[in-house]
Amino acid sequence: MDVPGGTTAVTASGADWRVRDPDWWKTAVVYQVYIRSFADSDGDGLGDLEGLRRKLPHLSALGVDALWINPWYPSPMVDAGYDVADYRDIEPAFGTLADSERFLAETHAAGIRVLLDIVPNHTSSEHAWFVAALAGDPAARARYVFRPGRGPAGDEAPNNWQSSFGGPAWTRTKNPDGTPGDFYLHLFAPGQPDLDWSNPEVVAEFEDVLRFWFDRGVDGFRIDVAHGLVKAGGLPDAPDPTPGSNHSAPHPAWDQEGVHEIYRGWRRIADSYDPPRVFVGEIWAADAERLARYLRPDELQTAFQFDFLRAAFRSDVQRRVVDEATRTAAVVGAPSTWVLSNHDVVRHVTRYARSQPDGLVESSWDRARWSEEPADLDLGRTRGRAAVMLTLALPGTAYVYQGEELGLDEVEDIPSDLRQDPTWWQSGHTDPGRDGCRVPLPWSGDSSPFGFSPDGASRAPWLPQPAAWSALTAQAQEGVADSTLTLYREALGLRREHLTDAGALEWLDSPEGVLAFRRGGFSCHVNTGVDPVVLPAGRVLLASGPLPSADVLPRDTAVWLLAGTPAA
Ligand code: TEU
Repeated sequence: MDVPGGTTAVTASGADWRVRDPDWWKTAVVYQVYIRSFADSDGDGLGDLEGLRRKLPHLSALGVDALWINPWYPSPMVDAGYDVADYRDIEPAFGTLADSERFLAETHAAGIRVLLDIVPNHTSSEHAWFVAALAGDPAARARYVFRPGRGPAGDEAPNNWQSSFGGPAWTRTKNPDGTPGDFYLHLFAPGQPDLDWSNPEVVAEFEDVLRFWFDRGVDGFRIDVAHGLVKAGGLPDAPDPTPGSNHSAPHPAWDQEGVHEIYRGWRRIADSYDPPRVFVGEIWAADAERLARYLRPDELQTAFQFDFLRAAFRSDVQRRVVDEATRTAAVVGAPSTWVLSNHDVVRHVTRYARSQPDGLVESSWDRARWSEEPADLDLGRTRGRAAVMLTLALPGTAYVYQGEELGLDEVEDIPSDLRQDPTWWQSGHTDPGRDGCRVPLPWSGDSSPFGFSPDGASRAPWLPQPAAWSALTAQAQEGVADSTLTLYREALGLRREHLTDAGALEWLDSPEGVLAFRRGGFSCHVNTGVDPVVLPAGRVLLASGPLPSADVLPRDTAVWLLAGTPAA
């Protein structure tokens, strides 16, 4: 079973009790699978379902409760699958519907749940609905946001909104007779036309898509751009037209009241299944209070805490974010959902490898600015190990992004002509985009493709892998006591043992620069300061790095202690 890079199928190993617990999601650790970069079984340079299935032993050994799989549907891939052409099928490059059924059965047999990614804000421009809309079908047009242009010649965009990827959020169409036509809205790439959620046909379609996958045993969905479906009436100009880089600024496309009714409908459907299905919202909200409104008892069960992801490696910032998040989540009775990295942001090893700002880190502009500052990746990795021990000690659910268990860094030197993220093109080459956190995983061996693709593959991995990753392959870290992979496995095992029922967080007095809290007899201490600090008495369960002695916590290090037992 425990063979990274191995090809053994997982069998039910007594772990299947976990998939029967209806409350599993309240304390779960969910592993994010960016499928095109996980494992390539057929040598085309793209990850696929069969590659993922063969790596189930890695995920089982890691000890995660569930997987969240980024979009696996047929797609022209202008935005790596977030442009969905058919919500009820599998992208041929990834496999078939039958492969997905086999994968679901085997994953469940291994005691691991599966969340899919639903993309309801927009379809692909190659979706049958949009193709019909462009051909002039009025019913199909009414499912999207078409508007006439402004200005004397009607050739100016209907409002000042900008795409999250850069450039205008509107593209002008041609009428079937070739004359210039209306504009259509796309908050992301032109290949991702926004749907009009005031149209009941759109509502009904997505409810049916949910049922399609729930009927196949899928345990829930991550909801893409969950705060964006409903736009302010009349589509007014935005005070800050660029919604992408600053998610805290108000925008008429974000966080509108009407969106909540959609999720009430989705929750009714999820609750009609046994066991009930769950949601996690991708919601970039202005603050913790706005986020909590999506987590009311009849809406979504969970939503990512992006303030935590954006918090610098500084105890004052992290403590403020944790406090706000737990306070507001408690008001609505929802567990907080902690995340350090995902497929849209700079990997946390690299975020922590440079100077740490006095607050939250915004994703897009920092990519460009930070890449000019030299990165100390050893420091970033050391801090990343401490940060994940903080994350996994907090009450609620936690997400792990593929490759962080190997300590992977952001790949910042991808040659321009190999970049694929539309952000790079649409920003006029000012924002390098998100390819650097999406590079295919290194599994084994000394050189690319590092076991990502099979021997004799016909194509190179879809993004180039750095040579330095030879030291970070799963194979190189297997069985190595101080490897990041070993730390993740140990932390997940200890979390299950000590924290599943540990209850609320209580802050402990601590020196400046140190975060310290307890949950029952368990305590977590993280030193983000410059000097080593003295630890209280207790048994060391786990440390993110070497401790000079059982009562000293060096800088950039975290430790988990168990009270009431003598120091080991
Ligand atoms: O992201 C939505 C989002 O708001 C971003 O984090 C976005 O990536 C950023 O503004 C771009 O600079 C989701 C997905 O996670 C992302 O991968 C998709 O590209 C996007 O939706 C469109 O579907």
